[in-house]
Amino acid sequence: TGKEKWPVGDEKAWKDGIPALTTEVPSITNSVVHHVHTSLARQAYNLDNLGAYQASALSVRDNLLVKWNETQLHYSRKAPKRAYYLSLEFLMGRTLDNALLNLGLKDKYQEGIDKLGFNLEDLLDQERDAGLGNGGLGRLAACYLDSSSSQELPVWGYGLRYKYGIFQQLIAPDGSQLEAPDPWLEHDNPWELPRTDVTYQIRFYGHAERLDASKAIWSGGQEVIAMAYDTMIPGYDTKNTNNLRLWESKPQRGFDLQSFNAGNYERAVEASNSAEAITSVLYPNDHTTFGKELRLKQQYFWTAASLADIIRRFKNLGKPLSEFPDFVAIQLNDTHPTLAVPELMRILVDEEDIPWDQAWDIVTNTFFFTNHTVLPEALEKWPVPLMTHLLPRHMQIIFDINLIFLQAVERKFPGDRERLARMSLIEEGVPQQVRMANLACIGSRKVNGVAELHSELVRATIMKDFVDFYGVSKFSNVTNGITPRRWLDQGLLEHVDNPAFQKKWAVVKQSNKQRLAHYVETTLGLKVNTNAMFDVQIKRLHEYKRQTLNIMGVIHRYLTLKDMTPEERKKVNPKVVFFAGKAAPGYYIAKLTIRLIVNVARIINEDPETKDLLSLYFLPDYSVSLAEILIPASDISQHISTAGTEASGTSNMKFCLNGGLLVGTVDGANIEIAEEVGESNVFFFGHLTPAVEDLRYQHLYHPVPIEQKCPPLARVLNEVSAGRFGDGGAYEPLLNTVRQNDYYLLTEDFDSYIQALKLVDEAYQDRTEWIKKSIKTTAKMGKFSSDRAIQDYAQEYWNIESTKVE
Ligand code: B1N
Repeated sequence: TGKEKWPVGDEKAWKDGIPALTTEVPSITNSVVHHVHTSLARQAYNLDNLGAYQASALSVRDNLLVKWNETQLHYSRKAPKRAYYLSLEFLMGRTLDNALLNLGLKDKYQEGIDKLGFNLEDLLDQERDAGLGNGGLGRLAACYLDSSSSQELPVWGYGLRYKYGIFQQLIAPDGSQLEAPDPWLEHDNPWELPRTDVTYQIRFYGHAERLDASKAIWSGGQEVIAMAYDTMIPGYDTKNTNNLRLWESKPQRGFDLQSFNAGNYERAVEASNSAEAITSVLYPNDHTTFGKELRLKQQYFWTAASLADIIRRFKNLGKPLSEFPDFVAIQLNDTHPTLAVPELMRILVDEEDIPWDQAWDIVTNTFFFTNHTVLPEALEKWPVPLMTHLLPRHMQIIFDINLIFLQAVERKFPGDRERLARMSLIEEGVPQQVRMANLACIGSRKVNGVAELHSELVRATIMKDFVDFYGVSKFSNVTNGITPRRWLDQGLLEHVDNPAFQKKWAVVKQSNKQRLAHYVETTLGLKVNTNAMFDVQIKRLHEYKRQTLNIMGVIHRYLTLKDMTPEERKKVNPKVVFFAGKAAPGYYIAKLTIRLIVNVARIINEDPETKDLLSLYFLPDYSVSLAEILIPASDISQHISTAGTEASGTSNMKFCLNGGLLVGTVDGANIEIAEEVGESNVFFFGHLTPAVEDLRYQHLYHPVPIEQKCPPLARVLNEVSAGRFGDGGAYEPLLNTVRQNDYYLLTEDFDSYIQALKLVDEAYQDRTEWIKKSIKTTAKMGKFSSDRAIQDYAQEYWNIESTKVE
């Protein structure tokens, strides 16, 4: 209400002291200089770009903090229902540019910084990416935070403050990927606020002693401190500034005094190291990280700290825990935070003395679960012995949940033992394993996939038994979205047929291509033909994403060019192909694909007969910031996963929003993009999802040699084998994945892929038509704004309302 008694001291003195927003050039330069002198203890005489960036960032941070403080006070007073987004990954990228954009202060800061003798673009380039994620799943979380603030929704993110983000990718002389650590916090991070007063003790190991049928006491083991770091999340054109709270692990105060006093200094240091190890590094695998004790520790550490914090905030409202789901919704981003389900049960039953059934009611009305993949190898499972050792009480709770759940299944489907075995939280085997997706499903109010096709597949495959049990209404879809603030780099339209507008459109695209060419020249020292069509595939290296299909297509194009007469070549439109993406450090085939791409590039970029018509670049160390250069520069981008394997994809949305057209399979969000922009503006190819299973079956039981099935692809493979791109023999394991059972169906889709690329070439010949397609595509992308996606979650799942800060 704002009318309650002032809490401490003289109200006027407090209010007068609140810093004013720096929105005009003089106050901006004042605040930057102030930070140079005070926060940095430097002066105009010894300030480099990094220092100027830091002072500017601190100045912008002051603005964000005024709004952040107001927002948090407003939420506390209004006490609306809040939503929490639990994600092990937040791939935030850089903050300064985005903060200036959302604050509406970019021009003013540009002017102020200019006045101080620096260049804003150079300063923006000093910032290191916050790379606390692997790819789409982590970037999605970042886009959703942007939209939550922009829509004035009371949403906080919870994650881990990894000391090292996603590894830095280097390319060795032989073309292979090397990994180097990413010490992104090396220079102070101006965007985070350490909260030394927000800490929780998190227990591991120890023993659980049952007190009665449902309650137990968990004690002993190792205790570790979770300390909060807050990051301000500005909204676009609003005061609302939400919070992203990341946890750091620290040793217990005074680290293990007992060992220390016993003269065992080394053991005390070890304990401290093992506590710090928990949040030291982001696991660099997408789709497969389980079995590793440290990863499970990360998951529990984070969910336990976040829940403790959420419950503490709820308790400040003075309401009974039975009302918890009326004030709290928690979104589980994939199965990674699933331990929150047994952890909330533990708190309610063991610590709050709430009867089991009532506690389960609270839990299942609080959580919501998003699935991001149906790939079988990605379904998280944890060995029961490991779980029992690390989290003995949680293992008991999981067994208890399972018993009660399976009894209910048995009542609904009497005598169906196979169904019970499939639905059990425990997979039998040596060792037994806990199925996290099953636990997340039964612990949640609703389950969703991330694009229409994907959600359909979730219902039809991994969740089929659960659909039979709960009914289909628990399982729905929220198609992913992206924030137009960060990902739209151009003005808008309505003028598709207006030649002057078309011209401007083409000019913007061209200057984006030049910016990318400049980047390639300064980082790789290579000149790029900006008159060529730019064709881009940028994403994690993964067999299902089929970068292999793309590179085989490039080689095919090269061989075709070589077969041509000089006269024939004159009719060919030049093309430049860009790849970027990281491979998980242990993913041998994915790394071999990178090596092949790099070495093919070396050969064809040097071939005097063809290099003006076809060139190829692998850009190392793909990141959010590099994506911001690549995406606006593309004419065409590739999203070519085997049908049914890419849950959604989100870069496809970013390209189209920037007027790049798409060549792709009928998969993930490609389908919905085509529905919006019109099928004539998307280049589809390849088999459809329902065919995939049969084709794989045929490959296994009725294999046809590749020479017969797909001669052009066979020729490409043979050229690689023969050492045309160097390293003869080195690529055999990769080539054999295609020659042998071809699980991802390259031999089935290659012909139609080449056909689709031919249609792309033809369409690009008519530049005016192409530009029209480009404008229409951008214009029709509204559905894929993360503002829409977040509204879906807010209304259909969380039941929260916008809470505007006036
Ligand atoms: O999530 C994105 C989707 O757009 C992509 O299609 C999907 O592949 C991606 C375990 C994952 N699914 N699963 C993961 C990441 C890290 C990890 O440890 C799995 N990432 C996706 C957003 O919905």
